[in-house]
Amino acid sequence: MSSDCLFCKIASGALSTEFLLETDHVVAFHDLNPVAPTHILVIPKKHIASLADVQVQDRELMGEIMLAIRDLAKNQALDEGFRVVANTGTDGGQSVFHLHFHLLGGRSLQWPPG
Ligand code: DGP
Repeated sequence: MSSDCLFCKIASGALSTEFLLETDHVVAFHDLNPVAPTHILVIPKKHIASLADVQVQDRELMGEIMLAIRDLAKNQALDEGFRVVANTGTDGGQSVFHLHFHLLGGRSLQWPPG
């Protein structure tokens, strides 16, 4: 855990946040500023700054995150489809430097993004 990381605090339960899913290694919660009817953040409990910082030894964790996203999409009834986004670094528009995947759905999403 990184003591000055917002998402580490959320993952540890230090901030009062409703978890939509929790496993030993992953948590999911609503985005504070939703841009779609369903907008969930899925994060590892372990502090990893971004997708660019994932290590080979994180591969099982990354698989667990993807399966969590699959389960959430099913639980949230995103039967018509959904989008998964990992903003990475400055050009990628990342604002919180703890790896997170946005799960977006509940409306038709446009492409390309801005
Ligand atoms: P990104 O720009 O990809 O780094 O996304 C960060 C997201 O985190 C952004 O959509 C807003 C969300 N967010 C920021 N602070 C909080 C918070 O305190 N609680 C929750 N639930 N979401 C937050």
